[in-house]
Amino acid sequence: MAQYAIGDLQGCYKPFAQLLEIVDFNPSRDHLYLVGDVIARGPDSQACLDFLCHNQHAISITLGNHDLHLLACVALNKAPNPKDKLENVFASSRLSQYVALLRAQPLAVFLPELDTFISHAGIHPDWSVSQAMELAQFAQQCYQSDEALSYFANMYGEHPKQALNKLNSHDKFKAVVNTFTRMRFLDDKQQLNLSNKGPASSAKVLSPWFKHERFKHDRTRYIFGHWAALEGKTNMKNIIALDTGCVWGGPMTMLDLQTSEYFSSK
Ligand SMILES: [Mn+2]
Repeated sequence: MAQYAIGDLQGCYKPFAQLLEIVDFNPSRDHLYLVGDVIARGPDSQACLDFLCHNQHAISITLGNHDLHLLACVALNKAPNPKDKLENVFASSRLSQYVALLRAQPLAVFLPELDTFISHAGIHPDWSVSQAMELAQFAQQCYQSDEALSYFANMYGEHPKQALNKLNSHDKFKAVVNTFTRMRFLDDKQQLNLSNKGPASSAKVLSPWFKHERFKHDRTRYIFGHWAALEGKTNMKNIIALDTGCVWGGPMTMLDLQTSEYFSSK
């Protein structure tokens, strides 16, 4: 059994299929971890979702902002942004299957045997792996609950800066979702800055979350996507950026979690 992780698909089905072919991915034997944003902006989100639905026993997705946005749009009965190229997904008779697939997925995965943590945007430096997993499970319970609609309605925008245990459940949900799916830079008080999307050097008073002192001594491997401007480079051995901007013309990147071998689409 091989275990692979792949960066943001963003509806780019062809390079995704190419990567699966390169490693001869076998869904009855292997497992695939997708770091989230499996849909939106790219040409073929529906083909990605159909493949994921057919092979869901062999796939785990740590949800990204675009995946949660689809769930929110369906729950709140809103049309998707035309930029996301999701018209056929929303018009599909299989939309409820796509929603069920995504809603069943977690925000974070930890693989103890490989000492590997996976989420869409990363982990907050103040959170231990076990705290992060508890917070991911809290948020998962929110979007899987009967009150999911109220959580989705309150999901957008900046969360209050108080400690998580001081927040009500809706603000705590927003804070956890922002961290796992939208985080890039932190300010000098470790608060999220959600507006800067540039390269890691573009913000003087801000710092990429993974440059925190904690990660210099942390042996756990952290795998994330979301940040195409990094071009897959963090300059840190244990911090693995897998979003190499396939939807913006870059390659799609796959990592064999056991051998640490990388594969790229053309
Ligand atoms: Mn993202």
